[in-house]
Amino acid sequence: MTKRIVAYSRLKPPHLDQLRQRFHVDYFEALEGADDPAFREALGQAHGIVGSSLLITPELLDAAPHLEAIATISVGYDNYPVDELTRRGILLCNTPDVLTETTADTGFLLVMAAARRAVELAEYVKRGDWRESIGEAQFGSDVHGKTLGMIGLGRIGAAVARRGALGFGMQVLYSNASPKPELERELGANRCELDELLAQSDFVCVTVPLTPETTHLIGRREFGLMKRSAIFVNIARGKVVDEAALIGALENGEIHAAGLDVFEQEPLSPESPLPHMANVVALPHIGSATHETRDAMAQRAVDNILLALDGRRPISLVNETAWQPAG
Ligand code: 8YV
Repeated sequence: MTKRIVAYSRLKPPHLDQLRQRFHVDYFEALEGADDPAFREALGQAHGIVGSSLLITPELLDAAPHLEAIATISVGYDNYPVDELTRRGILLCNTPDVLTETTADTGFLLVMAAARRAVELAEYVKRGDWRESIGEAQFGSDVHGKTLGMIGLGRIGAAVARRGALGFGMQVLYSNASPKPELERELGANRCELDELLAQSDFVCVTVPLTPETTHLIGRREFGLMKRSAIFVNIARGKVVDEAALIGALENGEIHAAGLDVFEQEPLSPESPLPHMANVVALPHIGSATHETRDAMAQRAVDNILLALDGRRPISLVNETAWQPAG
């Protein structure tokens, strides 16, 4: 029997071809939402799902009684009910590693852009306001030699910290569930409590995954602990931060600036003041968005689903306990 796949993120012809060689593929190039009747019907027969950015609910899983595996084209899996998938024996595969360096580049882009006011000053040039040598009013802050506080030191956090320590001579502080002795040796990083990190850091960069424990991890109290000169960078998930508190901290000068790739609501609401604030660099969730990396992520998702539906262990499996090797 030819197994059936539902794919709903933009996939390039080579990736779709690979899937079509093995499966019947129902492809939704621009899926508007999970309520699409054709999508629901396809789910009813699907053994596998390949996609990203759609909230998968237990109710949606009820509509997919034959589902064996999901391959998300993302490293983050906060859109998936992991325990529920495991309970149903459905494998969830993600795409770590292939996006680590690109996402860390985005983190450092935000560190640099916010510190040196690159976007604001590029706009100043574009408007034709550059009529004489710039003065103190346009000066930024140094990055090199400063203290970088990493909230989360997983793969992406470590790659940002490496850029800071080895590329910019920064002192690295980190808060993380477990200690990272190898990174401490490699980068001279020091683990500390979150409150201490917030109080000591010139740059605070968030890279923790979104979980119930990390939701609104950074709020009013935490912004209040940061230096008034602090630059806050978020490349994790918007909901890790209480965005209203962030806006307040930026408006009241409790922190100096922010570089944001992620927001509580994406796409960002037109009403949000954030992109209009001079001390904010706001990007449209581009963490992994390069040609090379998005291709590698799509390929990883394709490889994962091919293996999973073949009864073989996928390369990157989120819910290990759902895995039952054949025989
Ligand atoms: C995704 C991301 O590509 O991998 C993640 O977790 O946040 C991005 O790299 C994004 O979710 C769109 O697919």
